[in-house]
Amino acid sequence: MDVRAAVAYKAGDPLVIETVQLDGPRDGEVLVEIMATGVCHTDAFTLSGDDPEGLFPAILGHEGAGIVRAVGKGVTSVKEGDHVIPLYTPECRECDYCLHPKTNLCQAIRETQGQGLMPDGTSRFSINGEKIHHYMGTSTFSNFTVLPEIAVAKIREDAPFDKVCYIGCGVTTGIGAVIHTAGVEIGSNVVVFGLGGIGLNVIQGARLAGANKIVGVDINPNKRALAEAYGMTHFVNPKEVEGDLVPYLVSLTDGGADYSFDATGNVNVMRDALECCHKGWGESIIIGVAGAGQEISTRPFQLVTGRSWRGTAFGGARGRTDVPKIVDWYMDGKIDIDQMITHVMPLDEINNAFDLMHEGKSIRSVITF
Ligand code: NAD
Ligand code: AHE
Ligand code: ZN
Repeated sequence: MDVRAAVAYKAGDPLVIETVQLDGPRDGEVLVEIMATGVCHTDAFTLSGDDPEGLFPAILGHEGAGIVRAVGKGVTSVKEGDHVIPLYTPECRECDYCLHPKTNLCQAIRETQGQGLMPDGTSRFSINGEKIHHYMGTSTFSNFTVLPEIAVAKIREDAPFDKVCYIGCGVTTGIGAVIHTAGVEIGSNVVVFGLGGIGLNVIQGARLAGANKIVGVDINPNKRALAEAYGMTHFVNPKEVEGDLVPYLVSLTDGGADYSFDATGNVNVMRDALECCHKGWGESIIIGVAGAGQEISTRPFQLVTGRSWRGTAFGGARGRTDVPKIVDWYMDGKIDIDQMITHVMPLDEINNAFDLMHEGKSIRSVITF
């Protein structure tokens, strides 16, 4: 079938809206009509050319929501008409990783996903016979996409697509990092670096978890007001701190953060995030994605003296199990999404969503089809 998609032809170039050919779902796959998709910084990261796994041409996008329109042979967990959120971290419930209690990183289809292909090693997308790569197994910058059955979470039908698409990455990543990965306890002091689409959800998660001080750090002062609305208790702009940032944060958190989170992707910030943690027990969680060739560093003494450095993908969430629950939290008013969606636009304007992100003017832009 012909579909409308934003195609990334070359690193650094704007996306091009094209009519693309999409093959139907094969065994174990589903065809999903994408109704809305968020634009995450990771899409911009891959488009920039910094992603070692970045492939071109590709259809980016990994924060969508839509409706199952057809299912391939052998599909049992969803049917035509079901509302779903695509999962870039699938949940097969059978691999060693899914069966291990300490990870959400299902590996059932990870190899082909990283090659921009479906699990059978082929692509469903093409233009005039030329292959277009899938991206993160989801390719939601298209009004239709094909996904493996294990990579969709079935959600309730009264949830608005233009809001809950954000649960496909940002909301789940931020809240999940607090709840699943860090396990923040009531009364903890938390420092969050980067108050964008992910960091604000870390703030919201920290408030849900009953944190005491929730310190937000961002070089863009315009991020302050919304972060306060989601529960930030103290704002720090590193550009306005006299002297070194780390001792300033240690003092602000009465000896150091119990938990810190990097939601910037900047490796120097990651170091500060570790080093502002409390001696003896502070844990720093890396969420941000850093470019090819970049490395983190610190003095090993930081770890010897009891700080730990950890990371999280998709907030440690098991998608098919946890995503429907997070949709319920939103529908029941336990979490908020609406204020973070600062811009809504049609697919034709998707390059504007990237511009707004780079200019620091948006939190989340959502594309509606
Ligand atoms: P965003 O652009 O909305 O937000 C980034 C924020 O960081 C901005 O507010 C920016 O002003 C701030 N910032 C930049 N440099 C800074 C600095 N030196 N100090 C303090 N703040 C600084 O991006 P986002 O969508 O929130 O994504 C954040 C990061 O998380 C990206 O690296 C993205 O790729 C990554 N991410 C990871 C996962 C995961 O599963 N691990 C999931 C989603 C996103
Ligand atoms: N491909 C990159 C890494 C990109 C990355 O870390 N992706 C996160 C999700 S970011 C969502 O916005 C992730 O899930 N990672 C786990 C995985 O298996 O990809 C690189 O550096 O090669
Ligand atoms: Zn994302």
